[in-house]
Amino acid sequence: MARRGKGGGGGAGVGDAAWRRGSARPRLLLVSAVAWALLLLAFHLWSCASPSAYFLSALCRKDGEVVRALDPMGTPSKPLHRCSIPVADDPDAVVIPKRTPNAIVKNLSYITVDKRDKDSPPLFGGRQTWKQREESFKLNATMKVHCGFMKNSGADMDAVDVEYIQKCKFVVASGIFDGYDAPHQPSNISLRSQKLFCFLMVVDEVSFDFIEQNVTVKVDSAGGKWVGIWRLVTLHRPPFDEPRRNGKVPKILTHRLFPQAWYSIWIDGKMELMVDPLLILERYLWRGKYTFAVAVHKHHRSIYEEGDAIKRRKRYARPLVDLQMKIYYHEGMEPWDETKRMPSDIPEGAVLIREHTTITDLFSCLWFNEVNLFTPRDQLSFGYVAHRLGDALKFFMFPNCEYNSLFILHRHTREHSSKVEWAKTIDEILKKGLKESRGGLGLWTPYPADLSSVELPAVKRTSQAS
Ligand SMILES: *[C@@H]1O[C@H](CO)[C@@H](O)[C@H](O)[C@H]1NC(C)=O
Ligand SMILES: *[C@@H]1O[C@H](CO)[C@@H](O)[C@H](O)[C@H]1NC(C)=O
Ligand SMILES: *[C@@H]1O[C@H](CO)[C@@H](O)[C@H](O)[C@H]1NC(C)=O
Ligand SMILES: CC(=O)N[C@H]1CO[C@H](CO)[C@@H](O)[C@@H]1O
Repeated sequence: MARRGKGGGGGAGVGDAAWRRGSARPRLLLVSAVAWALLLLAFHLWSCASPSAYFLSALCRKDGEVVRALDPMGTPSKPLHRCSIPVADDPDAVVIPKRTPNAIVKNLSYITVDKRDKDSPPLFGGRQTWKQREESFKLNATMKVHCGFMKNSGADMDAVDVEYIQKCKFVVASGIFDGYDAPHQPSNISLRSQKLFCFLMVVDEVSFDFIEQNVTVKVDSAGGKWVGIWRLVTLHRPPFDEPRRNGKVPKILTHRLFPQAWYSIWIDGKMELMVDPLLILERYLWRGKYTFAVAVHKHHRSIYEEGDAIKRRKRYARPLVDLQMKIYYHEGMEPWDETKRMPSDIPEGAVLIREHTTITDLFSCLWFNEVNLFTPRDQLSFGYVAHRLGDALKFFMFPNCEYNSLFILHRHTREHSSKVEWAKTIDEILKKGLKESRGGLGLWTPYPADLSSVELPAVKRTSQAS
């Protein structure tokens, strides 16, 4: 494979130029504070409204800081990093368009029986071979792929919830796993959206117990459980050992859990939604005719930068993060640079906005399969799968500062952390019995090529780790 061998930091030039342009602005302060504010506002709207210009997330950030600095009431501590989002102002006026026809993949079906030896229980993700993985990236009108939910592998839903979700065509989904969070009630939800959307909060049993102790859970006449607007959907028998991996099931495989959904907005359990979901669909999907929208990551664009940050923050065993990146590099994944089709290879994964066409569903399946096979750090595999599918799926990757206007972030009551995240060597993982038994098995299955000579691209540690 021909590698261009470009160093990281390709986007720095663009950011610099933007910043330099911005640095002329303070002179206006001398002229008039009012003019300054107006200019800032106009600049703000322009900079954050343009969906095409990928470098604008940096602009919005700088801008957010300026706004904050001018705010006499604001505490000087943290920059806001927020910008206004150009949503329509009236949910009642939004016209829901026809669904996007399926162009490339017409018929997507799923492998549901795990091939296994007699004694071992089925794995949720199935035992996908390297060859099946490779085949799954080849687009065809008819495709059958692994997509979690192997028969008898866990993540079971109560009958009352299975019944309820049949009617859910518009879904706002969220999840709390391994306890320690209570559902946050969204604000600014119009009456129309309250009727149109199902607000589904997926929890495991541990989290359900925690929620029941901390907030009022209402039970309706059918036995459905509610916390405010949220319908609690309990999943029994967690499919993985790692809570982090379990959380990926409703997040990435939303279309498998809620198969009737035409549209879904996934938000992490720690987020409080502040914008009407119909306005979100209009702004991020319908207006630009997209079927998948996600915010760009705040700091990183290259998976190698992000992998490096994950290792520094000890978010998964370092040798295994390296192995996943070596596989991706070997398979032709270049570090992000400005010639790439996508504004970034790294998403801010806490919100996913999707229309469930076959191609978005396929993307989600392939993304999940990578998460199942390798580390649970799904921001690494997102860019890889996007790279493999090429132009087949057009993403709207919107500026990170907009994402901060959609939600209020609440701290986790308790961060889950597992021992494997701290492991420094493969030996340590094996000796201390930290190896996961039901996830990440691709990291322990001999790869069909020699990776020993693969050198990961150098990473310049320029950006702040979050
Ligand atoms: C889609 O593909 C599956 C599996 O190949 C097949 O069983 C099914 O009949 C196909 N459906 C349609 C509508 O073609
Ligand atoms: C699509 O699948 C069919 C049947 O499996 C196969 O014959 C055909 O070559 C595939 N097309 C492409 C472009 O891979
Ligand atoms: C939730 O309930 C538990 C047990 O009653 C209690 O220890 C904890 O402080 C509560 N947490 C919150 C956030 O209310
Ligand atoms: C855009 C919008 O309507 N925002 C409102 C959301 O709700 C809060 C209060 O919960 C208001 O302060 C915002 O103006």
